[in-house]
Amino acid sequence: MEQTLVLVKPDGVQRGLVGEVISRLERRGLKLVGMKLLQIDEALAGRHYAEHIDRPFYRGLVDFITSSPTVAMVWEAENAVILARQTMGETDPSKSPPGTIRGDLGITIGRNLVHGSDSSESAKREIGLFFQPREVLAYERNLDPWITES
Ligand code: D4T
Repeated sequence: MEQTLVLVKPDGVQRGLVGEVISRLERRGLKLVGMKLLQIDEALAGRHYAEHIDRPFYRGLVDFITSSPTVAMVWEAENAVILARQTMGETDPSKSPPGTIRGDLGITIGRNLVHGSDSSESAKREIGLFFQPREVLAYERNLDPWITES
């Protein structure tokens, strides 16, 4: 089963939108298998956003993500990566359709509330940055046959 890393970034935590983000992913049917509230430090931010190090927005992004607590979660489903990104909407909230987290709750790209892994490979790498293997739990949900056929 595919897993994806979802972050509720400092803007989402400060604005009291953690429950809203969790609720949307839960209602969609994804299964929560890991969760923690943490203060991201410079080193973790650098590893998480390594691909953007040469981009002009990098410094602002790292300052922002380290500015206040973040909620990190692991969600599981078949196609969890794409499902979570659909539920979040486009990176830029101003281009994100209504009905998505960013389209309903955000205005600007530098305060886009959430992060979701962009591929299964990135998800494995990112989950490894935020979670020990024992912190990601395997468990059965009795409602799964009401969400998927298999
Ligand atoms: P994240 O990683 O936060 O889920 O965003 P995306 O996967 O949707 O988008 P991304 O990696 O391209 O961007 C990472 C992060 O940088 C911020 N950003 C991005 C920004 O502040 N200015 C910009 O011009 C871009 C492209 C927003 C998300």
